[in-house]
Amino acid sequence: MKVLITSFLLVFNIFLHAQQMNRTPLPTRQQLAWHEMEFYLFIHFGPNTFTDKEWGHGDEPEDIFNPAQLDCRQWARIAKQAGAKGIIITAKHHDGFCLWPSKYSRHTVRESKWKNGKGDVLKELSQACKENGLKFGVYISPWDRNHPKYGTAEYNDVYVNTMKEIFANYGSIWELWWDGANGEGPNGKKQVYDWDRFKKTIRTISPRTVVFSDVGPNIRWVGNEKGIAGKTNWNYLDTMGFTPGLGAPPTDTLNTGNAFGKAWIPAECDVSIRPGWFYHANEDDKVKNGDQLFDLYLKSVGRGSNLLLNVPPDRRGLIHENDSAALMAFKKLRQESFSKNLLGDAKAYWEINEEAFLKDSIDYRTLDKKGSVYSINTQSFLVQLPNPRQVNCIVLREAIHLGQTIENFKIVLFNNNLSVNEISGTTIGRKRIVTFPVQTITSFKVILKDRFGNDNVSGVSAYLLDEKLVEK
Ligand code: FUL
Repeated sequence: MKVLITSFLLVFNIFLHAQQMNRTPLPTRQQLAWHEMEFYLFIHFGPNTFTDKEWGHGDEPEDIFNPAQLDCRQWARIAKQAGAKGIIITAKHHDGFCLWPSKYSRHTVRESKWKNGKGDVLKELSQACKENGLKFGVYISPWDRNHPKYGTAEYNDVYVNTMKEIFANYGSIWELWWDGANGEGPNGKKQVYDWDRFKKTIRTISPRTVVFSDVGPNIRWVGNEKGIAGKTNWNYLDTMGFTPGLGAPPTDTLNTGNAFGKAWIPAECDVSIRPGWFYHANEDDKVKNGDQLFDLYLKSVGRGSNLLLNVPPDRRGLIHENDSAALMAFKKLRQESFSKNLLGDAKAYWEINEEAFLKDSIDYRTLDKKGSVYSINTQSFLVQLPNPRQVNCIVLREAIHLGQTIENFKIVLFNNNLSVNEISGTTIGRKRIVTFPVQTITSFKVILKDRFGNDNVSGVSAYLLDEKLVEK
């Protein structure tokens, strides 16, 4: 009997422990794969490319769309060379023009002169992505300034059919982008979107697609169009009572997430390589350069988010030379910066013994709200280099398949046992790129405050970046 009770207690204890470890929403397999995408392109293309507008009115004549040299293979090649892992295209923007010959609209490529009405941008791009091993995603604007049914209940049927049509005809769709914008349609009315029905439709026709909107269900907007994630960036969000668009949570909440949010909905950073989303010739000399793109990379991917970089093709239907040059410079900077991990031959030690903590000069109390010297929630490890090295960047990764539980971290740099700098931060998430003024070090210590006392760091590396690239 005693044995029975003891084993019951033991099992119960393990069960309790497992419960404790898992008291947090977890990412799905598709979301985990999404986190590994890091960087991909956004393509804004349509009548606005030809009218120099950002928001078309929906009454533009279809013939205006005539990209005589359209070459989606050029887009995909450039994306691939830039190290982007996918492309998301505006299949339909707010003007309602469909880049494929949709059955549910009279405002499409079919009604245009382009390829005598036989062209299909989605077909060309989805094939080009496949050939280049890139994921393919679509932006389908619910706001439609052309569709005669917009502003009536029937438009929700139109929107559902439109999604079904795209998902049935262009291979597997990795990400679907829902823009929350909701303005007036051609008859002056606004639409009441049936988001629940839209969600159910996608879950039924393509359960593996990750769906983006201000509030997910799978990926959230980061709260700005500058491509910048919060320095604190939780992959959790509370969505109860919120909808995409005007009903979304405040932008600062979207930027940082909710520390104790009930769903795993990570942020995606969307930003354009030019001032506008669509191509405008007068912005040819305003393309962000490699250094600026690298800075955005640090502020998006380096804060545990993904970077969705818009590169709008021009009126020829090609990515402009200036944009592709900037993308190549960006690629080169990433390659040069992160190809040589300076910890390849270093040794790391987890410190689990209180003695070891007390012997050194680090004040753990700053990490421990309860005020005790050593908290169960604090974990630390020491990285020892074989010889002194110059470093100005340390990259930490959290094992997010187990959740996101690290609340803050401190890195203490040592040169021959002398502390030479301390850098503090909050969340880590999938990746945290920490930069600081260049320093010669022989070791460094990482001190973590984890919500559950876990030690779920899954990676640490260090680099020496070109000083001009270090985050300002
Ligand atoms: C916004 C749209 O109104 C812009 O035109 C652009 O498509 C951007 C990515 O999303 O809501």
